[in-house]
Amino acid sequence: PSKINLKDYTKPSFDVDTVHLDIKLFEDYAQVDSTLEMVRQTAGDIVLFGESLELLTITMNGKVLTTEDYQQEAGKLTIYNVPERATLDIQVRICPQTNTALEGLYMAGSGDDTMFVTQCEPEGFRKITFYPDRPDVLAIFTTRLEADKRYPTLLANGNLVEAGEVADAPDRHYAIWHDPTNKPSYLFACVVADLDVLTDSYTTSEGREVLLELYAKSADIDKCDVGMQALKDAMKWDEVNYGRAYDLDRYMIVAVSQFNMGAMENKGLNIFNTACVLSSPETTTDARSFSVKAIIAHEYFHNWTGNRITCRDWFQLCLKEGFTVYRDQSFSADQQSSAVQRIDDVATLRAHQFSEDAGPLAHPVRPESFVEINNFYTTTVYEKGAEIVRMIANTLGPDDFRKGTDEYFRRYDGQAVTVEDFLSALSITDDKIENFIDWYRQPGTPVVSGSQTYDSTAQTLTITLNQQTRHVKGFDAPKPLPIPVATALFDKDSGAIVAERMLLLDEATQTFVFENVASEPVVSLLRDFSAPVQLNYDYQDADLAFLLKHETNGFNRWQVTQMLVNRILLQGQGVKSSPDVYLEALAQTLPVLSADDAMLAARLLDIPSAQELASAISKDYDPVLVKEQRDGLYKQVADKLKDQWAELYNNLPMQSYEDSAEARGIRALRNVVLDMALTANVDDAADWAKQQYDNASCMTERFGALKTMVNHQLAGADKYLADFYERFQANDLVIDLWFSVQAAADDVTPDMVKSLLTHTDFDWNTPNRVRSVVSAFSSQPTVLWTAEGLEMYTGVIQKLDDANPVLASRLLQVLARWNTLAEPRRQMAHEQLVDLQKNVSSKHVLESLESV
Ligand code: DPP
Ligand code: ZN
Repeated sequence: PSKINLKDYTKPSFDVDTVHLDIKLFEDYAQVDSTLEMVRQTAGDIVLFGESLELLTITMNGKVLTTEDYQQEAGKLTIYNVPERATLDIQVRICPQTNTALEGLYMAGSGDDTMFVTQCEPEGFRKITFYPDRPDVLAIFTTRLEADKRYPTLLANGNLVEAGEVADAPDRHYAIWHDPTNKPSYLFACVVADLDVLTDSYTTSEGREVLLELYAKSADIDKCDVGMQALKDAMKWDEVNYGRAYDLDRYMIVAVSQFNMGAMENKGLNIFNTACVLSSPETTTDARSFSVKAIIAHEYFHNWTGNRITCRDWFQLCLKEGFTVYRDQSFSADQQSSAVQRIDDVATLRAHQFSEDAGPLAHPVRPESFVEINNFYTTTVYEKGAEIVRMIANTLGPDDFRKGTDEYFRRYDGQAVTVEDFLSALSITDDKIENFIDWYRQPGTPVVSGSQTYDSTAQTLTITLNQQTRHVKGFDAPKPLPIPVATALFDKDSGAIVAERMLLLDEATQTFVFENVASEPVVSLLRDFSAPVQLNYDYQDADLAFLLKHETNGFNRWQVTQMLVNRILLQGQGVKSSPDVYLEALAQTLPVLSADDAMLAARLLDIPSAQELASAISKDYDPVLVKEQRDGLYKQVADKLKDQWAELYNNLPMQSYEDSAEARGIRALRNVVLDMALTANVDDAADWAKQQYDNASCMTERFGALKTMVNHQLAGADKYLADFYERFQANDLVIDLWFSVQAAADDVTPDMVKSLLTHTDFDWNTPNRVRSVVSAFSSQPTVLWTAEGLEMYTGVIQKLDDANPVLASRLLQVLARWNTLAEPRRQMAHEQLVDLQKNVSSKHVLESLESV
């Protein structure tokens, strides 16, 4: 498959002014007629993209074109000898009913329960009709939909213009929608379905009355309130924090159960994976419900950062995703404790992005080439992209950052732009911001190391920091990046902060001198995780214990526990710490904290999973050993506090359900304490689990109890699993939990996974269901990295390669760590990947295989 390079970008020869689409859905196909008004921009032919289309006719300015006038090859249709303006009429036939790739227009569901939806980002529109399907071609869309009346819901972007019966076809009806905003084709959407709707309204700061609609199956309409409230909160938040108001009279969200992504920000018509929009206390855990709100906000925020200002080309994906993730993280931080939000965001970044950046799939936040852009919807583009925006925002401070974003919106509204454009707008108050461009270009996680010397005569503290980034194959030798290192000095006697500074490390090695320091302090670095780097500072364990006690915010305290855990488990910087300091510090901190801030207390008990720890290992990785060590430390924590679990658990009584930060904190901590108590073999803990399940007021309590019972293989766990299945049989998203708790169980075997894959409720066509088994099982490295485990895993990829290559390739990326395994696993994994290569053909999977 051929590579596309950023450096080869050229402008399109033709722009599109307007598009009229007429989509008629029939029993086993759809006909799509389009009319494009095209205008020449530069010399050249018209290039349209099209895949899986049956071309019926094509006319230009009224004349039917023949193969003399155009050429069709490999997904492209080139029309020669085009005048300055051209009206193209194109008729194609497509088959949404057999579209299992879930890109373009596809049928979701089965039997009597079907609907038609679209997914066009990044390049799905070319599966609907021939079109200059690239983000820098913006047009005004009018869409007519026609279908059988058993699909009463006919939706497309923009405003409803007209709806009615189809003449001579009493069973059919139509609707016409017009979107007045100029948009790229990846933001096109339509839905043909039978759905209920939850309606609300919002008046913008500009006085616009907006109709809000959330569409779902009638059985799910009672799970839409959380999403609707989040939408209104997000609309308000964007007005207050960025001065951005919504721009159409209608905002629609549609819930779909078969969807590759989490959600999609189509103009005025978001399409959501049901898992990312439906929420109710009885069926949705707190963590899930919180992410529903964040994703609703994320897609809403795209209306300005993505839709009104879009990407010039797909290399610039981080332009909209990095900024929008930063915006949704900031929104979420305002909805709960900002420390916990930062903990969760950093934990995700370290677990997934650092691992990606350390392995063979490492790529810059703005990649320079790709075969298949779907392979680049990665945690590097999204989460590292968000960290870069955060560093810029923190460097500028709130006022100048707001000036910069105002300038960005003022200058580029309605355009398709680049990362350079973004940085140039943000640098209006400080031109050093442009130096952040190297963060977008250079792959690899920088490692910041350092040490300190204290001069008691001069009363100075000198901190020396240096940075190093590994050289990733295929890229230039790494250069130093601008790394903001938030630093505070703590007085050893009083525990108070005596100095605070943002150090900007932008050379390979630098020294920073603090004057008037009366005695040698304890230094706290990278506070609030001020840059996405690995920190190796020459701490003593006692310094870290001191910081755990005196640090002023919850994030920094968590960060210290993570450093301690890493020193114990991974011998950070060659130091092998004994767990004593860590255990003692936890034992002192926890009882007080659990009463003050239960959510934070729950996070402080986090010990990274074996999978996450493995991502820091670059050679001779032994999954069994890592799991043993990890579980060993977990057990030591549980034992150390064994006498306290009962009291802690009883101090967190179950109450009737409430959706407050405090109640969520109590539920989170209770689940952690329950698991710790079972790990420490506390008498009665098994009964607590059963009672918690039986008396649960919500899914967080019920599922927390179930998970613990399954992971500790409690007698009766099977009975509870069966009960859970029965209670929630009708709810796909809960049954996904039922699958995942078994597939990710501590004692899962390849045979157990096999039986889940052949369960009557297993469905290869529903990505959520596939992930609920396959991704869940890959979180157990000791099972994944066995001959049988890998055979099953690669078998899944092979099976999905043709049917749903986007999903197949995504699942494959998990295997990128094979290269770090100790023998004989490494050789065994290699052989299986070589075998897989012979049996797959999608460019998605082939590109990923080539990289891993
Ligand atoms: N829908 C995906 C997202 O919002 C891709 N744009 O990130
Ligand atoms: Zn996004």
